Amino acid sequence: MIQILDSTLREGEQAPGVYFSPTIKLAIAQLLDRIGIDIIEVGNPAVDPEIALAITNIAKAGLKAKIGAHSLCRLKDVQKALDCDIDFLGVFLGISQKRLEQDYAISLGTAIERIVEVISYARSQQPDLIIRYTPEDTVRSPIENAIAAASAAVQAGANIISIADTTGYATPFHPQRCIARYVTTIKEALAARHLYPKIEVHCHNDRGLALANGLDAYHAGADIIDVSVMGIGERAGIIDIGTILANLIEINPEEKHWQLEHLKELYCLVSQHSHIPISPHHPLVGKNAFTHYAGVHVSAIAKDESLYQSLDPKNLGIKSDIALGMQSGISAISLALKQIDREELIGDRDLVAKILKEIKEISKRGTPINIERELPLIVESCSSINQSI
Ligand code: HCA
Ligand code: CU
Repeated sequence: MIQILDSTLREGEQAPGVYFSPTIKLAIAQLLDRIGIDIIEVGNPAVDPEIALAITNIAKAGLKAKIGAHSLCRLKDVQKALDCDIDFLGVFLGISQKRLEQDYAISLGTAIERIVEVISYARSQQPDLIIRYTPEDTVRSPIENAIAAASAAVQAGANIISIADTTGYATPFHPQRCIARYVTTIKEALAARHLYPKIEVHCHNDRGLALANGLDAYHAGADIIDVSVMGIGERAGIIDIGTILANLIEINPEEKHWQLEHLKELYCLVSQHSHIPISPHHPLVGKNAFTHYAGVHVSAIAKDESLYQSLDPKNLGIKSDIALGMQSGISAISLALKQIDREELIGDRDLVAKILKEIKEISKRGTPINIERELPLIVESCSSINQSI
């Protein structure tokens, strides 16, 4: 079964302007745990002592999820992570020619020595620690470099190798750039050396392909996929948690082990504290995700919701809904009247036609009509006009 690593608290906090206090971090972690997320990457303790505190708090909270820290491939940083009571440590070091020469100014051999030194140290300090090594920017790096660094990392004690699409470069169906090629080639090359780490993928969304690449990697046999709430992260972010969970379930019903009914609460919490609004057309929890509007649609869903829904909102603890406005037809007015307990008016065709006309007029102002609050007033004003004629 696929495992999910949520990085809302680490990668997500790398979105400009986003900050979660330790208390909010704990609340987010608790919800992720309730949903059934396997690993929660909380942050890099070397960034700020408050992050170290947040990791330690969450690690002590008794969650089922493994609690992790992120770290540069540096002994003093890794020591700070180990001091936080973690179950999981993720270290990263790029191995592309460009990164080695222009950024670190070291050779591949020196990079590998560093990886081995740091991972061996972490392993010696905590024998049961889950250790991940990420060749940063894996998919823009020579695959031989990634294999050499990954082999050394696993031999030194890493349990997971993460294939990072750090810049959203991977492209499904592309012969060289597809992430599936990296998953299978690295897995096979390591197996040929009798090394069997779990393979993780970290897909950025710079080209809008993060979700597609995540599914491509799943198909190719990846064991762990990184996500965040609303996909928040550096630049265009990474894979959105809800969207990939919903799709993994469709592809393989055996993956149905997440409590998706907690997603909405999770998104609201993250949105509130990140000050990033949930897009109204977010596929699962957006305000419009299960709201039907055009006349033809509303008339069809009044008979059977699945005519215009391929997901069942009940699985998300959400109810489908209708909107009123210029696109509405008679069915929408009938449904809305039922919603406000004025079913007896549905037979009055003149009145319903007046209400519809009025709703279309109001919608020209561009503000959505709230059924519970405004429809009773519209009904009242249309009824009084009716009587006075
Ligand atoms: C970063 C880069 C990273 C690391 C991923 C990892 C990436 O912000 O440090 O360590 O697995 O996208 O490569 O997020
Ligand atoms: Cu990243």
